[in-house]
Amino acid sequence: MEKKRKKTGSKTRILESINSPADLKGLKPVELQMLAREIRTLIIETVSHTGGHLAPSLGVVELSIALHYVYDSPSDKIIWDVGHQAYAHKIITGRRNTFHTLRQYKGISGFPKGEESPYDSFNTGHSGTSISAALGITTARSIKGDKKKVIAVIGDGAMTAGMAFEALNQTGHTERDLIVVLNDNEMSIDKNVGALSSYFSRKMYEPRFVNLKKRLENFLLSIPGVGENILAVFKKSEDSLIGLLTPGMFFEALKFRYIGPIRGHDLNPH
Ligand SMILES: Cc1ncc(C[n+]2csc(CCOP(=O)(O)OP(=O)(O)O)c2C)c(N)n1
Repeated sequence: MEKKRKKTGSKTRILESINSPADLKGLKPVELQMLAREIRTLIIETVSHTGGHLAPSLGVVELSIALHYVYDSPSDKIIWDVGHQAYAHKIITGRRNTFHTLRQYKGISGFPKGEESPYDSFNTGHSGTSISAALGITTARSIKGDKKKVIAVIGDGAMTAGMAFEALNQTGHTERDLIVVLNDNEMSIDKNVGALSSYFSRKMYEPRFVNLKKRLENFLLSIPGVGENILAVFKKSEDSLIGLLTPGMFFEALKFRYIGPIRGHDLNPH
């Protein structure tokens, strides 16, 4: 498997230099995009031989790169809910060369596993546990005066778990420093059910919201002198404009500061 990859030469150029998250930090945005493609290829090639969870990891390649680029794991803790989406995380955190042993006897696990790597902060498999675990870790850290960050990444499917809501509720109550990334890809094992699933960010890409956005743009353009400048600021990130229309009231009510929705595959610096 490894030999086969190397034959492709330039295809793995950037990935071959990534032995830990520190190696990401010097990369330019365009190189990060190339890296995302290379990681995706390695995941597809590997899983086509070993079996495993393909889509969940392909869905968070850019997110995994972004989290490891911005934060300093393993001192900052990244907790993957379910854990079936941690392949890119494993590749970035020193397991590129052993990735071909994924889910094989004596090979690397298909889920985060503390015994395997210090970058795997919490052993998972069960869904809905990440926010609760992250809250426990951040609480312990705060008691010790440790200011390092704790980040939980949870999917829209796992977010239907009662335990996730209990943890959100308790986090808001204690006002602990905790980052929760909601990875809303509109899919669990099957289509999600539940009242909340129709509330999440996907609604904001529906035609009526897109129309509203267009009307807001036109309105801003009609303001003489300043309108164009204001629009230019919003346009810098289309997400910030969408964010204007989607204040994430549900999460704000739980005392989280909500930022989003953000298009998760877009590494473009705008
Ligand atoms: C307690 C428990 N119940 C059910 C499952 C089965 N299960 C595996 S993945 C998953 C949900 C995945 O959906 P989502 O959280 O949206 O993550 P994605 O696959 O989209 O990344 C579930 C319910 C589980 N792992 N644990």
